Amino acid sequence: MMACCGRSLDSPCTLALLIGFQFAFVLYFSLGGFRGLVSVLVHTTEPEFDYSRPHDVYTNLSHLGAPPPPPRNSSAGLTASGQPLRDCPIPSPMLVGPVSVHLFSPLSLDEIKQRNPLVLPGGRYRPPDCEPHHHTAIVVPYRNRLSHLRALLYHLHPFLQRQQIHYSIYIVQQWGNGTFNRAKLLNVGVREALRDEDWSCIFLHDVDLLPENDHNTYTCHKQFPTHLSVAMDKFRYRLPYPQYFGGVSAVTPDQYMKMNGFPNQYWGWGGEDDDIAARVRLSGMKIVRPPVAIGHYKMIKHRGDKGNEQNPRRFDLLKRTRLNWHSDGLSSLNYELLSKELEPLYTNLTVDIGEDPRLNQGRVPVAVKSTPVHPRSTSNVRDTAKQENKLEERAAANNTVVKLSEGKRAPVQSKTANQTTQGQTGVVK
Ligand code: UD2
Ligand code: MN
Repeated sequence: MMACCGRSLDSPCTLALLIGFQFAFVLYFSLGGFRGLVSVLVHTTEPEFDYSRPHDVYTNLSHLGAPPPPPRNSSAGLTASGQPLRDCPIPSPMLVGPVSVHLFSPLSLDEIKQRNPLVLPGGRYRPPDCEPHHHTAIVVPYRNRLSHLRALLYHLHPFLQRQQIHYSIYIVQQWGNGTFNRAKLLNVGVREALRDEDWSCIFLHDVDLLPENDHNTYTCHKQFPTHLSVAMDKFRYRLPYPQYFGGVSAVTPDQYMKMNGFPNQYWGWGGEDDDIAARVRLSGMKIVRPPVAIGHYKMIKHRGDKGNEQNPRRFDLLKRTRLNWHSDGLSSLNYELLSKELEPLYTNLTVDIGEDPRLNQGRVPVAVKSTPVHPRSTSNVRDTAKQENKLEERAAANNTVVKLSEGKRAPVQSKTANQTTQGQTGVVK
């Protein structure tokens, strides 16, 4: 043995060691590096799914499609013949696991509606043959992303129907061409959705994210806010950082109140999701997540939008979340609901959320918006809750401002999601 371990490079012992190392090296990487090695040595309980053979996203729905079911007395939980509905089983027997994702909808909005005959005006659905346990509003902040919206509606309606939940999809469309404010739109969506119905769960959903596994149920954790989009193709199916809360997340109304909703002060891209995550912690809660193997999403690739440029204040704002979260949020929310329409596949809320107050600096505020009625509006609802809010915030939100140098800017015509066109500029993210 000692003779074998001489110093010479060509000694049999050295050669054996080299071959041994080489073998270990190959084994290490074939098991997926450190992570793979750990998962082999330590038994993990993560479920496994084969994403290489996805099911069509409309699988298992045909028997619900035709003929349309008899009308039911949903509030009493009875069928048309007066029989009580059985509870929907958990988990839903219709789930299939990985589903195929079309990043651009192969169908028009009319065709998508035809594929989803049980979806009611406003994008509402209830399982026809059982009493659902979950009541979920999906709130989507939106402006000028029609092709993404079509892809989302094509995908999400069958995805959610297979989960046998009661749901509705709300598109919260920012009026005008001022700086986009995702978190404020989400606040509006939550408040308006809760006016409609006693939802037990509210999803906050980017328009460009499509879930890849229907075991990722669109329901809420009783205690804590949930982050659903844990593994996105954009981030190579890994969580980018531990406190990440962007993309798709969910709260119960109680959790939402506890954290005073979301911030209203993030104008432009970025930071608001981290602020929301900080609010979760500051209000004594934590973030829960589905397993990585289930929380798979695909994001439709896109460029940055005009009017949603990076917010240069986001780091400063984030430093002050601890101080601001009590005063900025649901408690200070101020907006004007211009219209609410029950479209065949979604409820469209067009809302004036005001402009970044920083833009007022050096400008003369002029109230130019006289009758801000949505062109296709079926109702022109003024937000009565606005009166409850602080006077100065109301003033800020209601004034449309003009740059002295630019002269008067005409009020921008709002459009429904159906009417908008895609006009994005900037860099690919
Ligand atoms: C990331 C986050 C997102 C948010 C954002 C920063 C992911 C997957 N998502 O998205 O949750 O935190 O960073 O603000 O990491 N939108 C419009 N029209 C616009 C602009 C935005 O509809 O003109 C909506 C739309 O729903 C979109 C969302 O806002 O999905 C987020 O904006 P983004 O997609 O441009 O930002 P992205 O992909 O970097
Ligand atoms: Mn995006």
